[in-house]
Amino acid sequence: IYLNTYADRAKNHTNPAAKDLLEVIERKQSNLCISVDVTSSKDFLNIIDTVGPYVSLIKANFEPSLIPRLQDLSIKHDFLIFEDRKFADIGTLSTFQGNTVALQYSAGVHKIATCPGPSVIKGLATVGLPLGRGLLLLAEMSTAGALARGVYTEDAVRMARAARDFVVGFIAQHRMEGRDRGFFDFDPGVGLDTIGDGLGQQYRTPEQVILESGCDIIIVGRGIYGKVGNMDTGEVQRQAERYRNAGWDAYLQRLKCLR
Ligand code: UP6
Repeated sequence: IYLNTYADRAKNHTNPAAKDLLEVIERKQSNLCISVDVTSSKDFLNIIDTVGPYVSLIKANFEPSLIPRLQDLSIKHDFLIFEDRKFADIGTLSTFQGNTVALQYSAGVHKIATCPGPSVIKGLATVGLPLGRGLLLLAEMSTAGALARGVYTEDAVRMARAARDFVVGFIAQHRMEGRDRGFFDFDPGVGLDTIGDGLGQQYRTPEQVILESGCDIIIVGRGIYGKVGNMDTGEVQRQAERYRNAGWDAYLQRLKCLR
């Protein structure tokens, strides 16, 4: 069976977080996830309040003290929260600067790379499943020369299949599974105006990501809020709407191809 639409997939999904997300995507007609990688809490909340109407998901690595505000905003604007706790990353910053170790993990170039195996998934599932959460595995990276490929990628897919109730998908550069689309493919490294950031990040357009590579969700950070510091809220809003439209148009085009 080809479960083409987000709405169809929502009906069939058994993980509550994945089901919720598919429903939000359909309701808001947005397959856009914003990645909010900024160090000031004020900018963080401002950006989220500005882009809220256009996104179905917020990806961030945030201080625990920000959670109540974030939850209020998620109710106000109807989006879900994807807490980004990976330890192998590109050189972006985050608001998680409570202590030095956390800062070293989450900001700058001195990233700690871990390869969580099945036991880590099991451990996380004991906490996450009762709360109705879902986990994403990093299967491929957007950066030039990334090591996450080949056997690593195949293992990630195998681990996901073995824990289907909890693992809901992948961070990847193309569709990892067949057409049944049980898993999500979230794609970072999306930009409409540039092809890279000069630090290894490589950007593709929403059309390349959704239509050509068959991913489900575009993750966009700096393409929307640009260089933080002198933020122009109107411009951030315009960019969010622009990426939302580009992502959704690509999805509608893909549906036509599948018929
Ligand atoms: N990210 C990537 N590539 C990956 C995995 N994750 O860029 O392979 C994350 C980055 C950042 C976001 O850590 O949070 O996606 C992309 O931000 P950008 O659009 O500003 O480049």
